[in-house]
Amino acid sequence: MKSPIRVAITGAAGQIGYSLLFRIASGGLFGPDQPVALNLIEIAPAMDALKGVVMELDDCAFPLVTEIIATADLNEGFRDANWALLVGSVPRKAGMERGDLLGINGKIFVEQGRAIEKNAAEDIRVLVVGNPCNTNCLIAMNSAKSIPSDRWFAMTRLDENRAKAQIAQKVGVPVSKVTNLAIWGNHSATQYPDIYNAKVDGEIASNKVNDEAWVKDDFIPTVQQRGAAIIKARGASSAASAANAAIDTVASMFFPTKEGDWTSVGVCSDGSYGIEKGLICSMPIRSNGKGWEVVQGLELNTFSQEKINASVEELMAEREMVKDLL
Ligand code: NAX
Repeated sequence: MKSPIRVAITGAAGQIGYSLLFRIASGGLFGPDQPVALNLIEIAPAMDALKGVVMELDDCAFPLVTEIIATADLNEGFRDANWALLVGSVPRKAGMERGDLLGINGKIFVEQGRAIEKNAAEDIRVLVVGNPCNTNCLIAMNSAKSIPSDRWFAMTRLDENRAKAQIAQKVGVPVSKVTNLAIWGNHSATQYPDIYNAKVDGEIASNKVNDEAWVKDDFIPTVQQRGAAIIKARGASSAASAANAAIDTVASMFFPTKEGDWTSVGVCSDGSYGIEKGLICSMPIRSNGKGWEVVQGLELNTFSQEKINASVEELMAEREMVKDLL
């Protein structure tokens, strides 16, 4: 029997948590022969709700689950974790400016970064889902400087999956035919889904679509605004699709990327494509199952470059707003 992978999840009693935990526990992330231990972290007022979630996990009798810890204590929660999924964060409320939100959540991610550094396993990897995820990730990473910067990820896979679905529907192919879709920049309305390097059945997606007006007036805004459209339709933000994207992201790092393909995730920039070093920015990544690299040599047309620059500038502005926390 393999030794368990310990996964710490914050915001475990929230709506993404409710879709995420059962898939991890059932083997939907690391595979059907990989045991998992779950460290579920919540704030004190949500501990009763978390107790209920733990009861349900118990009642699934998942054979792969070796242990479940439910706690509001960050030291206990991140102890020996191999993966930390930072899902919980304070949502934006009416009248709150982006800067206010960054400040409130920033302090949470300082504490979480410190607790991860102090308690987690040596091979810890961290995926930040809670928004604003790029900057929250930047703050946590800078609060845990002894953990290498290539272990920190911010989730833009939901944006990638959304973009693939839009292209597949436009062309009329199954979504599995759409590959090489990179999301660049911030997980925000400035993010840029690059259709000019994406592929449909091996052919450049923008050629296959052959409808520039659709790309600029429909595709890009639809992907950028999808989160808001779901809130409007459902009365609640994306949850199952966000949990699915978190699973996809971790699996994309845990298993090697398919030959010739790439995936999107916010990583600490090494200066590739002129993106300022040290920013947590989404870009195309390939994994070999142990480490990852930025896909090099992609041609970016002027339109793409301008859009990417705008999103990177937003990331730099966010960093400026939280500079006291770095
Ligand atoms: P919920 O409000 O349903 O759940 C969040 C949970 O986090 C709550 O149970 C809350 O008690 C807990 N929490 C808050 N602060 C905490 C802390 N300091 N430590 C531990 N737990 C804490 O939100 P949910 O729909 O699950 O969304 C969670 C986060 O994901 C939000 O920040 C949301 O904006 C973000 N999203 C990110 C996405 C992405 O693509 N990166 C997409 C989906 C989602 O919008």
